[in-house]
Amino acid sequence: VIKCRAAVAWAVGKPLSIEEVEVAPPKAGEVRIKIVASGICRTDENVMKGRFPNVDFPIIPGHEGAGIVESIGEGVTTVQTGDKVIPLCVPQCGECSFCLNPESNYCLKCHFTESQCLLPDKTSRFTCKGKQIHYFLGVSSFAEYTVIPEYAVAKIDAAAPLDKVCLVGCAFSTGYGAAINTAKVKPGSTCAVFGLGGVGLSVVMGCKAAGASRIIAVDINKDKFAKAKELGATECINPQDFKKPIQEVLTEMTGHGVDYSFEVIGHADTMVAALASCNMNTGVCIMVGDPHAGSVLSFDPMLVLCGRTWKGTMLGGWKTRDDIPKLVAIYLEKKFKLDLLITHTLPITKVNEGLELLQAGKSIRTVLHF
Ligand code: COD
Ligand code: ZN
Ligand code: ZN
Repeated sequence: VIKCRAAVAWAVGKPLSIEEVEVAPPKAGEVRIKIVASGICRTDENVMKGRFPNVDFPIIPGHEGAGIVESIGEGVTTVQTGDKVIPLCVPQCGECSFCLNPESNYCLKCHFTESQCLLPDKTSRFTCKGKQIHYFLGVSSFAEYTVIPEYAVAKIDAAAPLDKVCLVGCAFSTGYGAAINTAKVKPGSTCAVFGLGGVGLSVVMGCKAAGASRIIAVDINKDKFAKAKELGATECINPQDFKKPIQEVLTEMTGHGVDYSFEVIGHADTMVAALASCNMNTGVCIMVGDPHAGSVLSFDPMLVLCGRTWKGTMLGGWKTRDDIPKLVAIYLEKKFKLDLLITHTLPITKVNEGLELLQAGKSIRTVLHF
């Protein structure tokens, strides 16, 4: 058993508390990882506020981490002690019907189908003050050590800087893949990206890499525009600067609406606005933002009946164990600018400060160091 620090959310609405936790050794098929760095994603904040579906408290948030294998359980063959790895919030068990389908990246072992916030044997390797602590998205990277199944671990290049590639665990892969895999943005096309957080800016990078001719970035915080332009946005607009709804503004700007629109905020109203912003017949709208638990959409079905396509994406459509190592490899070849997403770095003890920066709209990604 390892005793180490972790940021624990004891109850909804409470700040994280830095605690000494016990992390039990890995059982058969499991891997114990020393987390070296972890990004803070809006989804982690949603958990603490009680907006994320089916989570149990106390819980250790964090799902955008990178680390080094400390030890392995019986039967583990694909990673060994000392390997650099990224823990996967969407695993790839390789055996379920979705894993066996080449078109799907949704493993049935992920939180949304097995939302017990525990390991597959319905126990946790974390305890604190005599209590069992739950997992978030099967990762819990706001801890110095975590134990997860081998099928939720991606081995990456030994040369990878863990304090940067942790963002491949969520923000970068989700956004970039939404453009490349889910929308399949075509060269010369027009795109609109709603929400310029770490995920939305990664959508901008994906649209640019795919050769889009116009990338219109939409956010109510104009402080996000400079970075959006640096990463490839051709225009930036703030819905609050217009009297008419933003979907009408985008339709006028492009003639009949954009070819691809992306909602990367997680609000019901912007999901419908993004749908209405794409071309009525051939437009494709990708829903990337996590909706708050229990939210319901109301929209005019004519929007879809005319021919628009409305799609969702889970971690950008990547088959995680296969593709996350490849994304890290192309990062090492300097094919995309991951580093620009990192605006702050903090020690794990200041995780609440990092969450405040995100809430205040002052950070894109804060990377926590352990
Ligand atoms: N109109 C325009 N922009 C807005 C509006 C609005 N009404 N409201 C907020 N915004 C902007 C904010 O100013 C901010 O810049 C941006 O939207 C949101 O960014 P962040 O930094 O809050 O969020 P991210 O990028 O950290 O998180 C992204 C999501 C909020 C989309 C989150 O739901 C997510 O991570 N979704 C991914 C889904 C997924 O695959 N999840 C798996 C693990 S997370
Ligand atoms: Zn995330
Ligand atoms: Zn699977």
